[in-house]
Amino acid sequence: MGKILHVDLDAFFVSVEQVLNPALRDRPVVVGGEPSLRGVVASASYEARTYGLHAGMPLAQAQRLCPDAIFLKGSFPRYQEASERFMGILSDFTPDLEPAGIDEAYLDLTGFESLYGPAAETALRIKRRIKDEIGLTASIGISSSKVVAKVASGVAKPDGLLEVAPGEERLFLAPLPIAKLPCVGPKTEKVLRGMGVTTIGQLASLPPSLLKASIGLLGEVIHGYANGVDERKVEPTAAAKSISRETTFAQDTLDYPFLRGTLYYLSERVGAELRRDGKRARCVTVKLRYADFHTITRRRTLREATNADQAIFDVGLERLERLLGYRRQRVRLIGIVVSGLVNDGRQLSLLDSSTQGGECLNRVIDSIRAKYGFTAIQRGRTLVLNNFFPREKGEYLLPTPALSR
Ligand code: TTP
Ligand code: MG
Repeated sequence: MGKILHVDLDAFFVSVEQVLNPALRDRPVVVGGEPSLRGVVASASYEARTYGLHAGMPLAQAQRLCPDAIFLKGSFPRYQEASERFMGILSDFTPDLEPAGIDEAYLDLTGFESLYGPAAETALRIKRRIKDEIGLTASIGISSSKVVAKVASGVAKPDGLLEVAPGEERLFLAPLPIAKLPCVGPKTEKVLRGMGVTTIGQLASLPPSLLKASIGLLGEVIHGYANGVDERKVEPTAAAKSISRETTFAQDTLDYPFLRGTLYYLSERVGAELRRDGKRARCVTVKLRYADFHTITRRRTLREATNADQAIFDVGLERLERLLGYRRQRVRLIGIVVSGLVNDGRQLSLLDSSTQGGECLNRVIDSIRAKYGFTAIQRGRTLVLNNFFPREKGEYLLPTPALSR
């Protein structure tokens, strides 16, 4: 059974404004523009919603309903930046992340719970980090499918968390109004109401053929949704995808040159895959699991996307040193993740000569290793691995070869 999270920020545009200007907190606030203009509400604070204001409503009407509301024009770059930080936090939890809009995403935590604990606890950690690091509240739905997770996050709003247990999907959906179901817009809602259908439960028990006849293909889809049936997978987009390498040690260790050497080795593995796939990465994350299984990750965004081993390692090492300073406990696992992938579209001629040298060297090393194995050509930093890992046919045999090669 799958375990899918849907995370959506509360009153996103408005909340970003409230973080920047605390005088706006707990007030009816609307982002969309001056009510004298012909625009519509983009985002309304929950205080404003108690007056009946909602997204899509003409600003003039919003002002009539709530004369005290504060109307802001808003600034998209600010929301873009908050969105990037939000997605960055989510990507620390899993690479199986699909952004579904500027302020929402799906995460697939299937099989995750044996290592990281119940999904609901992970969801609370996600909420806490979003609050601490961006100052925003998020609502999270957890269920076996995307559609139920999304409906659940909506029901939980604001600042909520709602898990629908496996097998309970239909029961959960049944009493809700049809408008809560994804893909049921105002037009479909009207057709359904004409058929006497107001709740998701009523929709679920209609014959699919009837729905198909009146609404077409969409009718089949929403009939499935109403029954909690949704085969859509969480599909990471290229930018959300990541490449990672990690290894568990045979023995927990605090041997610094060894940790550093292993990190270099893993950086080289990640860099080689980036180059092979014709990609560069914007973010580097280091992951440590301590002897007591406590796991932390630290991420940094680079000014420029890279596929160079040394650049990945430099950032990784700086994060590693911080983590070691933060908690002096023996390390059980070390990993490195690169994410924020972009296509390697850069022309060689555009590079300055210093990075160009590094790039060529990386590619030469890649081709030698493809022929003769990893240890055929090695940088000094990874020689320390000779003391810890056996070698075979030019390759180190790490305890978790599938994750570290
Ligand atoms: P939503 O998540 O739909 O709305 P919201 O975050 O403001 O409120 P909540 O999730 O708590 O119900 O959309 C996210 C942002 O997208 C929203 O803050 C503003 C923007 N948006 C528009 O610009 N126009 C719209 O019609 C909608 C629905 C959203
Ligand atoms: Mg939202």
